[in-house]
Order: sequence, then structure tokens, then C-alpha cells
Amino acid sequence: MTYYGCALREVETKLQVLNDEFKLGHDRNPIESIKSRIKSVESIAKKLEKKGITLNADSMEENIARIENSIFDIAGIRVICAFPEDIYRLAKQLTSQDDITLVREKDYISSPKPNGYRSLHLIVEIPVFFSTGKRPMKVEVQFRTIAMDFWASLEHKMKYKKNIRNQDYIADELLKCSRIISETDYRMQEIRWLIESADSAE
Ligand code: 0O2
Repeated sequence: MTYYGCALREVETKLQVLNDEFKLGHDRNPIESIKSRIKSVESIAKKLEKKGITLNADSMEENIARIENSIFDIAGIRVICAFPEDIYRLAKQLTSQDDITLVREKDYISSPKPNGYRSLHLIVEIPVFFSTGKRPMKVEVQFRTIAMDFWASLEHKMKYKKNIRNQDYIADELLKCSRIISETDYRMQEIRWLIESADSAE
């Protein structure tokens, strides 16, 4: 877990550098906030169970390798951006750095989940230098806009509520809201372009 904490800090610093650099040239921050978390042991155990992976009680090293090869989001960073274009630019700038390897990409913005969930998920691998040597570590980076984050947080809370009445109606409303939110994100982006082009014409 300590190793994963170190990997999180490395990736978070890279994102903060990109944010500061963009602010210099464009006078605005593309990143609204960054949240990091290490998956709890209980959540790791649940995910292993869901994937049907059992651990071997004899060998600790074998178990760690099994976990690391099947769960890629033990270290997770959520990057909340102002606009959709910021998400894709930051993702490209991060993954094109030569010490970062892109392991997997799931674009739930261009192809949202059937329930309306939208986010860009990257699994990246970064080398972390310890006294014993270099260790490649995987980190999941989730990029989403403020509006997508608002939707995902509410939907996540509701998922854990038991015995909800009108489940179908709620699911339908969530899907509709997800579409409205996406449309608003792109309209706000266009408004920003209009303001910027008016600025440069002055
Ligand atoms: P937590 O508590 O957020 O960590 P895989 O990594 O491929 O084995 P999966 O689930 O296929 O597993 O990965 P995927 O699709 O990249 O999604 C993983 C994470 O995305 C989830 O982590 C959630 O954080 C988020 N997510 C995915 N789908 C939804 C959704 O429909 N609603 C919301 N609110 N969040 C979603 P965990 O491990 O489920 O939980």
C-alpha cells in the first residue's frame, strides 16, 4: 500500500505540473480538482471474489502477483476538469511522457455505459524508485468534467441504497440527466471558445 501511495504522488505531481504549465499560457486551470485514494483491503477482497480469483495461503509473493495482475485500480486518481477538451488534452500529455506506459484505456465519454456513466479511464504504469531498485506501479486515472462527477457521485450513492421503489423510473431519469449533462458540457465549451475568440479579436 505504501508503494501504491508513492505511485499516486508521482502521477499527481505530473498532473499538477501540466495544470500549472497550461495556466501560464492560457490564464485558466484545466483541472478543477484532483482526488486520490488507495483501494481498501475490503474492496480489493470483494473485487477478487467478483472476478473469481482465489489466493494461495502459502505464498505471499504469489498472492501479491495475482492481485497486481488482476486489479489495476488499487491506486486511483480522479481528475475533475472544466471542459471535455481538457480531459483529452491532459490524457494525451500524460501518456506521451516517456516514463509512462499506457496499459489500458476505456473511453466512457465517447461510449457511455448503458446507465449513462461517463468518464475517461486510463490505467498507466509508472516506475517508482525505491532504495531496493525501480518498481513499475499501475495507477488508474479517471478523468471527468464537474458535471460528469456530479452525476457519478449521486448515482454511486443511490446504488448502495436498498429497497428503492420506482427503480426503473430512477434509472430512466438518470440516463436522461446524463445526456443533458453531456450536452451542457459541450455547449459550455463552445461558449468558452466564443468568449476566447471575441477576446483575441479585440
Ligand atoms: P470504487 O469504489 O470507485 O473504486 P476492472 O478494473 O476492469 O477490473 P471495471 O469495473 O470493469 O473493473 O473497470 P471500469 O469499468 O474501468 O470501472 C471501474 C471504476 O469506475 C469503478 O470502481 C467506479 O469508480 C467507476 N465506475 C464504473 N462504472 C460506474 C458506474 O456505472 N457508476 C459510477 N458511479 N461509477 C462507475 P469500483 O471498483 O467499482 O469502485
